[in-house]
Parts: sequence; C-alpha cells; structure tokens
Amino acid sequence: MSSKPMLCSFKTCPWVQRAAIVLRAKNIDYDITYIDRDNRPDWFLKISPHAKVPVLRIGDNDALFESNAIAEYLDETVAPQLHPADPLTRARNRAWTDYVPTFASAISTAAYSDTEDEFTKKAAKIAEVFGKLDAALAKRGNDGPYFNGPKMSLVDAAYAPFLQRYTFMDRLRPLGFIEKFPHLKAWRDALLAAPAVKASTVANIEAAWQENMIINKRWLAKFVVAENVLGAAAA
Ligand SMILES: N[C@@H](CCC(=O)N[C@@H](CS)C(=O)NCC(=O)O)C(=O)O
Repeated sequence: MSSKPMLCSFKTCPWVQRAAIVLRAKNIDYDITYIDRDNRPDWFLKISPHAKVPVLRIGDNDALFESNAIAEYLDETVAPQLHPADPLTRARNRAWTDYVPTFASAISTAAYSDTEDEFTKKAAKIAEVFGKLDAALAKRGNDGPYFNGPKMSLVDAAYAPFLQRYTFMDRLRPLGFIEKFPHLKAWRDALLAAPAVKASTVANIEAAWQENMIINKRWLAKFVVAENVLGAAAA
C-alpha cells in the first residue's frame, strides 16, 4: 500500500470497528476521519454509494465500501494473512462471516428497543444466535483462544465489535445469555482482551455507546448514569 489509507467513520460504528481491527492486527498506519451522521459531507457521499460508513480511502483515486470487502482487500494486500491458508478452513470461516449480519442484528435490535417488553422479546433472539456460534466454536477442532487457534483471523475481527456491544448491554442490564455458552464466552473474553480490538475504537467507546442510548431515547438508557457519559460521543 503506497500511501496511508483513511477510514471514514461514525464514532461508535461496529462495522467500521471491524475494518479498524484488521488495520490494527496488520499494524497498518492509517488515518480516521469522523463524519457527522446528520450532516454527511459531499466528498464522503461521492465515495459512499449507500452513504454508510465504513469507507476506506486508498490513495487519491480509490475508495472501498462494505466492511467485509475492506477486510478482504486488506488481507489480500498486506501481510500477515489473517484469513486461514487451508481452503476448507477458509470456507468455514467465510460461512460464519456470512452469519455476522444476522448475529449483529439480534444484538442491535435488542439494544435499540424502545420499551422493556420489546427489549425482552428481541433479547430472546440473542440466545439463538449465541447457541449457533457456541456450537461452531465447540466443533472447530482447536483450543482457541481465537476462532482458528492462537492467531487472530478475519472472522474474529468480524464478530468482536458485536460481542463487545453485547457486553456493553450486559453491563447495563445483566442478560445472563453468554454465561450459558462457555465456548462463546471464552472467545468473547479473548477478543475483548486482544490489543487489536482494544485499539480499534475511540478510548471512551462504552461511554459513547451509552450516550447514544440516551440521545436515541432507547429503553436501555434508563440504566445509564447520564452525568458519567454526556459529551462522550462528541469527544
Ligand atoms: N454492511 C455494511 C453496514 C455498514 C453500516 O450499517 N454502517 C452504519 C453505521 S454503524 C451506517 O453507516 N448507517 C447509515 C446511516 O446511519 O444512515 C458494512 O458491513 O460496512
């Protein structure tokens, strides 16, 4: 990669975080530009066909969108390779990576609930997606701590942001789901402790996430101690 890539982001976006984890895991020097969600600049709208983040700008003339495409591009162009070399393992990894939007949606739709009743109904779906991942981890044929063993892979980078968002929810309102899935819990613990994951967000990500709950008037916001977090998303 000839010049420094630039990642376009909103402060708390988990899909941007996926790309940032890959950049960090490969020690790629990059810039990050935060876009105002309510006032997206023209230069950004020109390079983001769906007006979404992440977009990775590469050099003066190229830009990529979609976190999975960005992650794969980085993996194909910058060592060390994070996707496994063995074709069968790689295909299994891809298959589980394809499940990320369903997994993410179970967590996000619960987090965005407006009432307790809605939250309880939506949170039930989390146990279902957790069960599937736990079974996949149990069958993966290695001792972890990551999906493919001791080295972090693209599939790890894809799930880590959403396991982190679940953890934020769980700390506000204990849900008791992950404790039922020991393989998933161990994976979550390893991912959240990984240096590439820790370095992939703003330092106050949990406070910024909590502030978003308040700003968007979500039901979970009632468990946030407002004075601890106000201003975090802007900082
Ligand atoms: N499939 C996309 C999802 C990206 C996405 O949904 N990003 C959110 C922010 S976290 C977004 O830009 N939403 C558009 C909006 O808020 O209008 C990807 O993997 O990159």
